[in-house]
Amino acid sequence: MIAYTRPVPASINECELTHLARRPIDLGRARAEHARYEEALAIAGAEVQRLPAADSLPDSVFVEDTAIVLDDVAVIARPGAASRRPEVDAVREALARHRPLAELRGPATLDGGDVLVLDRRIVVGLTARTTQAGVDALRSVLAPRGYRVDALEVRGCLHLKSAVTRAGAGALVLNPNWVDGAAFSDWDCIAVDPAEPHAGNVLWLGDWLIMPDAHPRTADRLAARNLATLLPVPASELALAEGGVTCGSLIVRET
Ligand code: CIR
Repeated sequence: MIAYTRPVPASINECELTHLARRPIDLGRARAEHARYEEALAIAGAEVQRLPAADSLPDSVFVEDTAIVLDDVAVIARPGAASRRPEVDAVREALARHRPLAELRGPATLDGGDVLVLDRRIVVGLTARTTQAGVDALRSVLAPRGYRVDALEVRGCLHLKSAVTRAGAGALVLNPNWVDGAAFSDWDCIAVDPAEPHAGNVLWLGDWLIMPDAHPRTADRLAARNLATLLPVPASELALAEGGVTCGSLIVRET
């Protein structure tokens, strides 16, 4: 398993913001947190490969938004924020080494953070970043490969995966105020602790679950279910840029 990451750029304070007011991000602290995140990926069994730093692209650390990597294809996204579109170039080059590529074309837009892969079912959040045309474009690539692609309304947060992510083989962690749990009736849905609205973003890697250390109450809920070994990481500085733990990597599994 490879985890592609990208360094925190010196320009991180110029990042896109949608739901948060801008507060200063300490570059040194953000980079230290990112290093801890990369260590957690390695503990979880990933070979971490860094894409080239891009100081002219303030959100380039959030590589998840630039592509969707499946077993049989990688889809290069077309991010909803125009400032983020050049990020895909380095990602395209890296992923071409692993998978056949497909690419979404404008005017459709879609961020990888809105794409929740549930085996052969793929749920895509409709957000400020991902349009219905983006969902349709993804479906036209993936339906012929045997995937079902469903759109889902998201409210109150940046991406679908700010609200819900996979927490285990049959389990999801979810904030019911931001996304309707009825869309996941086949899944064991664990609600975030109400005091931790952002705790719905975790990164499940088989035996390991990476999550921000700022969400201890939701961590207790997950630990009680024995889904995987929790790997809490400091992530509060990049959270000021509206980033979570899925956003920082693109996972490529050996097939
Ligand atoms: C943005 O607004 O695009 C970035 N500041 C944060 C992106 C976080 N990515 C993610 O949740 N997948």
